[in-house]
Order: sequence, then C-alpha cells, then structure tokens
Amino acid sequence: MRKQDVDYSLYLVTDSTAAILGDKDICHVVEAALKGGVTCVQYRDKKSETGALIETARKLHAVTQKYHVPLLINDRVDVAQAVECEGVHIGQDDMALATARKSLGPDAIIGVTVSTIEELDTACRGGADYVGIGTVYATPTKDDTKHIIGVEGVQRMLFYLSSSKFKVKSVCIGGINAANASDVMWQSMAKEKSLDGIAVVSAIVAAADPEAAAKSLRRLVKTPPAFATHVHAEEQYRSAEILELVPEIIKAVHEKKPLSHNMTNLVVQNLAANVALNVGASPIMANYGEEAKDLAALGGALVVNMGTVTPEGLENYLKALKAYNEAGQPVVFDPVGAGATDVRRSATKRILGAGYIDVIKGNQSEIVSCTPAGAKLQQRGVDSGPTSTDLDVARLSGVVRDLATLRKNIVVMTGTTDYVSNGKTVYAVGNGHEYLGMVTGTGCCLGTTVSAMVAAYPQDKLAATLAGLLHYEIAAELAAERDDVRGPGTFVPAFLDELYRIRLATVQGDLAWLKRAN
Ligand code: 3NM
Ligand code: MG
Repeated sequence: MRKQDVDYSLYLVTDSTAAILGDKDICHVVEAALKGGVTCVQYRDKKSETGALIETARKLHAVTQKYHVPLLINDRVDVAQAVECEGVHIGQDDMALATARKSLGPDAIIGVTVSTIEELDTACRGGADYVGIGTVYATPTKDDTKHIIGVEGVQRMLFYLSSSKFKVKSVCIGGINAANASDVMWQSMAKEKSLDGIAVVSAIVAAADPEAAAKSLRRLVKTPPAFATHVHAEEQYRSAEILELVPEIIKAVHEKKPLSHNMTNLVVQNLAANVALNVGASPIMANYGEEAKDLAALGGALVVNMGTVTPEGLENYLKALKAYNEAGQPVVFDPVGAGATDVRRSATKRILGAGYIDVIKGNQSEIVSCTPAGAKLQQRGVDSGPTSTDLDVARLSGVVRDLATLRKNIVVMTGTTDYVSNGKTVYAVGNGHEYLGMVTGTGCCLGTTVSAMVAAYPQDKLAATLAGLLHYEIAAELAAERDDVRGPGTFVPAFLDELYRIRLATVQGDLAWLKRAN
C-alpha cells in the first residue's frame, strides 16, 4: 500500500482502559471495526510496558494486514519499528517529527496532532503525512486535552490547508460520534477543502457492537446531513434580480401557511405571534424542547431567540435545534444580547456549536459576538443599535460576509442599514422606520418573519431572508406614514395592518409597495 493512497475516512484510535474497552479483547474489537469499515487504525495505549505494547501491536498488525489497513502506533517509534507496521502518530509533547522521520524513513506514515494554526504549519513544513485536528469537543476519553476548538477551529485549519501548497491529509478528533459525524464533516468544510475523515475512540471501542458502530459511522462520514440537502446559500444576484423573487416568496408563505415555531423570550411572544399570523404563517410559541421533534415534522421553521435565556431554556433550544437539523427544516437564531453577559456569551457559543443554523439575525454587536473574534467582547445591553463596537460600513459588511462564509448560512445584521449575506455577496437594505426602534420586540419579530419565509421557500434562503426583511421594513414605513399613527404606540396596530395588507396586495399582484425597496 502506497502511503498516498491511504483512506483516512474512518480512523480508529484504540483505548485499552477498563472505562472504554471494558473486558473486551482489543484484537476482537479492532477486527470487528475493520469488518464494519474502519480504514486506518492507531494503537494507543498510554499505560502498558514496552514488552506488552510490542506484543499487542504485533497481534493488531496481523489483523489490520488482513484488511489492508495501516496500523500506526501512538507516540512510540520504537514499537512501530519493532513490529514493522506502517507508521506512528505523534502528539505535540512527543518526539519531534524530524526525529521520528529520521528513524522511520520516507515511506512510513507519520501523523501529528495539531490544535493551532502554528502547530499545523509546523507539521506541514516538517513533512507530516496527515494531521489529527483536535480537540473538537471535550471528551472523557482524554481528559488532558489542551484546546477545545469546535467545528469552527477545524474549519480554520482547513482554510489554512486550502490556501497552502501542502498535500497533507486531515482527520478531526475529540467527541466525534454518530450524532455529530456528518455535521462535523460538512460544517468544517472550508472553500472546497474537506476533512479526509474522522478519528474516533469511544464511538467504536466502547460500543456494544463495534462492527455496527463502524458501519454506521462510515456511512455518516460520506452522507451530508439533512440540513445540507437543501440548496444552500450559493446564489449571487444583482439587487434587481432578487427583487423579482420577493412576490413569489410572499405568495409561497400565503399559500403554504408554514409553521413558525418560536422559542422566544417573554417580552415578545404576543407580538411575534401576531406578526407571524399577518405575514401568513402559522405561529406556535413552544418553549419545551421535547415537542420540537413532532413540530419539526410539520415542515415549518424554528426561531431560537435567547432574549430571556435560562439554563433550562438553553437545554430546550439545543434539543429543538437538533430536532430541526435532523428533519432538515430551517432554523433562525436570534442571539439577543449575545455579548452582554458571560451567560449569554456561553449560551451563544453552545448554540452555534450544537448544530446548523440557517439564518443568524442580530444587531451589530450581537452579530459581532457570534464571530470567533467577537466572542470575547463585552457588549452593553440587550437593546438594539450600535454599541462599543463602532465599525464602519466596510467592516460591518465584511463581518456579515465572513460570518456567513464561516457558517455556510445567511447572516442578517440589522441597523439603520441592514446587511444580509450568504458569504458571497452582501446586500444592504435601507428600508425601515425609526418607530421600529421604539417598540420592544420588533427585532425579534423580524426573526419570526424570516422564519416564515425560509420555511415556505427553503430552496433559496438568501432570497427568502431578503423578502422577509423587505416585507417587514416596508410595512413599517407604510404604517408610520399613516395619518392615524401619531407615535410608537399607534404604530404597532398599524404595523400589523400593513404586514397583512402587503401580503394581500402581493397575492393579488399589486406590487406598488415593493417600489420602496432600497
Ligand atoms: N486525542 P473520543 S482527543 C486520543 O484532541 C485523543 O488530540 C485527542 O476520544 C486530541 O473519540 C482524543 O472517545 C480522544 O472522544 C478522542
Ligand atoms: Mg501523544
């Protein structure tokens, strides 16, 4: 087997501890895993004496050779040499790559654990054949991991690899299992660069049936997750082209009456439900995560609005996010006050790390708080408007575009000018009225409106999001201009009227309102 041809798609790392291996025989587990489709095996045993290591490695090598799969030894170049297996895997605290290469020669496979760009760069320059990127998620299997990097951390590494000259293969490791394998593969993709595979310990070694576990993981690595099967945000339009789709999208909401499942804060429940009704959706305000699976099956969209986040609420959001992802139904995230407190910063991180979000909608500081760089910044309050992060227009639209690229989704940043991006193009929308800023919950209700649009028109979430934004903000303009509206109080009922009237006018082919789009 030439080392360039090694398949890294399902990389098994063994563990000999009672907590994971139990009383099973390691060779039996590895053979079952190979039958299930494991493509590469690393023997990792931190406790045994050298003699025992060599003895077990020899047995394992006999098994892996039967399946034409390479065996690598964790840390121990001497053990690899003794059993003449295909190579080693070294961590950052182990023998230097150059030393290992010198001992093992050019044909040996040498992999290196990396958790920062600097380590990755060093490994690539040093001639590593592959890198193990981690730790993706905290895992009880290895309790001394240094950096939990999440899917976004993996993606940063892949961005690096995609723009470098190195042909180094990559797998990720740490807490990967059947529940997240396909999401991690898909979400970590950077430009056209994907991981070559996943590395797992407990998902196979601790499984009751390692062969079945391997089989299902092998399939999951190759299958995009449900949420990725919708056409995603690839489209690029000129503004005029996208405007032509707006009536079609508003009509789709009217005809389908999609469910808008809101897990939202106490302040806005009533207004959000009324907004949903008047844009033509069917609202349900359901904060209990257990219900989400049944609701997701109804074909609507979920809004996660963390305006009044609690520990219990957060667990409910995560359950619902998972249910909607599994059903392939869209999710809108409104990170209310994302950077305002430690609790919200950590809730934002958990929500963003727990699944795929189709649309993130927030004000400037909330969107900045969702970016890897902004995750640590302190934000002032939870109300909208610019805060300490006074960014200029170029930077704002850059932030929106980069976050959308990173997450392969749609990002909406509201403000006097709203920015919407799918990671390719940034659209600026200047509609709206200042009364929106004087009534509580109007930002949140925009999330609800967008959820109705993406639920009814999932084939183009960018156009759907823009349609929602225009419907909403032009309704506000029309309401504010009415003679019976004297201020924010009389504005609210008029706004509901205008949301409703825009929908009916559009269905009847009257598109005069849309001429206001700018
Ligand atoms: N290395 P599981 S995490 C062996 O981050 C190992 O470098 C890691 O185990 C790293 O698949 C890890 O059971 C253990 O979560 C992964
Ligand atoms: Mg090590």
